[in-house]
Amino acid sequence: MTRRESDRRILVTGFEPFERDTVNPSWEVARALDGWVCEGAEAQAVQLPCAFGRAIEVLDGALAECRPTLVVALGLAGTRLEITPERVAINVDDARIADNAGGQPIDQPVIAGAPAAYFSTLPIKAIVRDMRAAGVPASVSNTAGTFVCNHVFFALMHRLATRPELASARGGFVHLPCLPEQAARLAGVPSMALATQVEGLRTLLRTALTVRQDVRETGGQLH
Ligand code: PCA
Repeated sequence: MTRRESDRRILVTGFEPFERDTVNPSWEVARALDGWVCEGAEAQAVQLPCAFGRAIEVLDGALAECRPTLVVALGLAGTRLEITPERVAINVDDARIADNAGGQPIDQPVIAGAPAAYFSTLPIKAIVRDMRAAGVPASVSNTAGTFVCNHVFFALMHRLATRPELASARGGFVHLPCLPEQAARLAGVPSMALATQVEGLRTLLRTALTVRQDVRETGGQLH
């Protein structure tokens, strides 16, 4: 992986497949965006292992190498109906299933001594508005769960909040629905075509690079 030469760089991460699946839309979307130039910034895709601890190590390597001004981490949430920018990362690992390395932490902090939570620094409301305007179903999500996605999201936000070299970078996490090929195998789960997901992420990157102040419109849920 060689560092791209434009002065603004975007790091997009996606995960390898997990839970015995053979594909993960988060990596398919990330790699479709690799090399895409948006607002003068070039996207670089990096795949993360679906393993507690190791995923953060790979993320750290990518942050050091890419030195991004925007970081968008992607993951699959197999029951989601829409593309869902996450609002908040919490400092908890609590795995319902084992990760790809057999790890299954229960009620452990992602980072001991770190705050309980961090908010995404992406303009999530503007992103949802712009994705919908582009014809891509999207909603704010108020939980990224407690598995490897939240783990990476929390570690990313802690690094953006505490590392001087990343002080001006924005970042966040986005959960994606299944691809149609997965839904056809699993039966009974919602899905979204890869091209639609990629279009949604292009919109997201454009909005994240151009909208400084998020819009004030509801993205809340009653439960
Ligand atoms: N989704 C899982 C981990 C990897 C992925 O793509 C999650 O939501 O935690």
